[in-house]
Amino acid sequence: MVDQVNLSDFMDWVVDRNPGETVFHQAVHEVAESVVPFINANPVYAKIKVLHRMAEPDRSVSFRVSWADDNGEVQVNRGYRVQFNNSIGPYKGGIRFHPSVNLGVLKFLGFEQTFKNSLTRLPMGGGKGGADFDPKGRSQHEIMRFCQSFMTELYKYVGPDIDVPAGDIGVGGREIGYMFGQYKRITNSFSGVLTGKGLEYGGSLMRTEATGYGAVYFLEDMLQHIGDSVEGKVAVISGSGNVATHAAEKVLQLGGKPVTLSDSGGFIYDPEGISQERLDWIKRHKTQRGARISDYVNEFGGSFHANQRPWGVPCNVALPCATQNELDENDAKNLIDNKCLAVVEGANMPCTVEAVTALQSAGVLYAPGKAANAGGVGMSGLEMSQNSARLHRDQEDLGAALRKIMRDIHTACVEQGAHGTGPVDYVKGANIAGFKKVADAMLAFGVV
Ligand code: NDP
Ligand code: 2IT
Repeated sequence: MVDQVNLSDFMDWVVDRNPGETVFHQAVHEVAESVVPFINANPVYAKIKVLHRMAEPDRSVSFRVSWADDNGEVQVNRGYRVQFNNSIGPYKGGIRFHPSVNLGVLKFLGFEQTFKNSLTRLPMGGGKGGADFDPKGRSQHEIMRFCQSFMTELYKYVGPDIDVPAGDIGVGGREIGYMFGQYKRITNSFSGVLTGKGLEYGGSLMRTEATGYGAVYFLEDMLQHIGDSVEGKVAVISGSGNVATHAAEKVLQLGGKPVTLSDSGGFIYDPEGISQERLDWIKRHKTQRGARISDYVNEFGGSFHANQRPWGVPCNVALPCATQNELDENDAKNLIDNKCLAVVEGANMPCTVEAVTALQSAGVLYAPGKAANAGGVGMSGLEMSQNSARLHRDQEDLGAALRKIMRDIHTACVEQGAHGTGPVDYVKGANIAGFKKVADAMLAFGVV
């Protein structure tokens, strides 16, 4: 019987059975590289093919989403839900509306989510969903009709003890409201089937802020570990959505200076620092799906750099908070040349493989998204428990809970990723810590 895993054979197997799904291959490879030595040191895992089983989603569904636009024209999109692994709790993970969404992207995100959710220590499995719908330039009514049509099919597969979606790119409080309304209407039930809900109907305080705040708490812990702090640090941040704006807000609160934000059109650089007042303006502005970050410059000054990314701007810390593979090897070299201390992923897999290698080899502290952006799903877990218990926790209590979740994840990463006197290997730390709990649960279930 096989009691060892060979990394390259395993990856050949993954690539062969998932042709063309490059971001999925990338995500699996990153985890496998860390956990294969651990598995080979603990052959009980190889014997039950735990890694092979983890790399195959429990199920993936895809479905047609038909809807009529404001001109009466019928539109056809494709919706998905990938239910990756429910060994430690109901499937849990966001819904993404973006034209780039396809099965491979959602498999990468669902796979990552399994380990991330495990790191929070809350009982949540991994899943992800979405559609190739582009909300940019769509009216409120069009977005509502799309969300309703999407949920009219999705409701068959989700439920508060089965699979609990939330937001992601292109899906925020408004879209969650439309989807929740439709689920409630179809099923005639009021339950915690989605998280990121409005506060009036079962949402949790702190959920909106949790991902961005959590990422900066993780940065704070990384810097504290080397005897430093966020105070006075210049931060370059990409994205200008939920994660980016709340990361910038927490950097400000901790005495740092966020100087950039971006969107798919380019980035703005404000050398004076993006103040709370300016951030509030961006938050309001960007709730209109399709609004441009470039408008910031007309309002407040600074400069706009069309079709560019912010990683060449001098900084002490960098927080990629937009999308996957948005920071490549050249960008990493620019950050290294500028003596950047730490790169913390607010987004999911924003750094390419080559970028991560360059950063780690140069001794830059690097936190992978599955650890650093776990605050969002952590708070979602607390929203689920508030819904199940039919109670409401206050802001102070939840703020402290978020801080603790992030500190505990940092500690777990250090426990598994520290080596000698060199920088902590947060990739190895997060992957092994996340893997172990899921693997042990699968071990307990036997071959299922
Ligand atoms: P939002 O939709 O609120 O914002 C997304 C931002 O990223 C926008 O500024 C958008 O620009 C930009 N963006 C999206 N796609 C691209 C692209 N292909 N190229 C350049 N810029 C792009 O999403 P979130 O802030 O919620 O999500 C951002 C990242 O954080 C994602 O990777 C998501 O998976 C991850 N994440 C989110 C969590 C959450 O709780 N929301 C939790 C954990 C991770 P534009 O407006 O031009 O499209
Ligand atoms: O990537 C993520 O962790 C999210 N989009 C949030 C998932 C959630 O269920 O809150």
